[in-house]
Amino acid sequence: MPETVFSKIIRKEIPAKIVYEDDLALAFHDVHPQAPVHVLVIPKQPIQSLAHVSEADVALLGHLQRVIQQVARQLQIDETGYRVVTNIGRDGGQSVDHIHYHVLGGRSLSWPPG
Ligand code: DGP
Repeated sequence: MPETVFSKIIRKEIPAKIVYEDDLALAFHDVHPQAPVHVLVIPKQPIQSLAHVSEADVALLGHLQRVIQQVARQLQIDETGYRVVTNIGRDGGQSVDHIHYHVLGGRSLSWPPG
């Protein structure tokens, strides 16, 4: 898989506003926030998208769900509610080919998305 900007963020070669980090995952503020809280949660392992996940990644995905929960609590959107989105491929609007979960909150979010 080719390198993405997220690999550079993981290696701290480019700056990001990191809100959570452990051995497997990183969470940082999106550079183009779409809500008062807009954080990206990524695995350090470079998986292209949800469409490229295998059985071997199941535990990692479970861990990411727990990181999302923790970040939401930390940024105080857990009680008001929030949205978790992962874009996949061209029609899904994916622009960075390293799986990532958008965590959006801090305002009422409309549905359906555009
Ligand atoms: P997506 O369109 O789902 O692939 O979302 C990619 C997101 O990544 C997009 O909302 C903007 C964000 N992003 C791209 N480059 C950078 C960067 O260098 N730093 C940060 N913090 N976010 C980035």
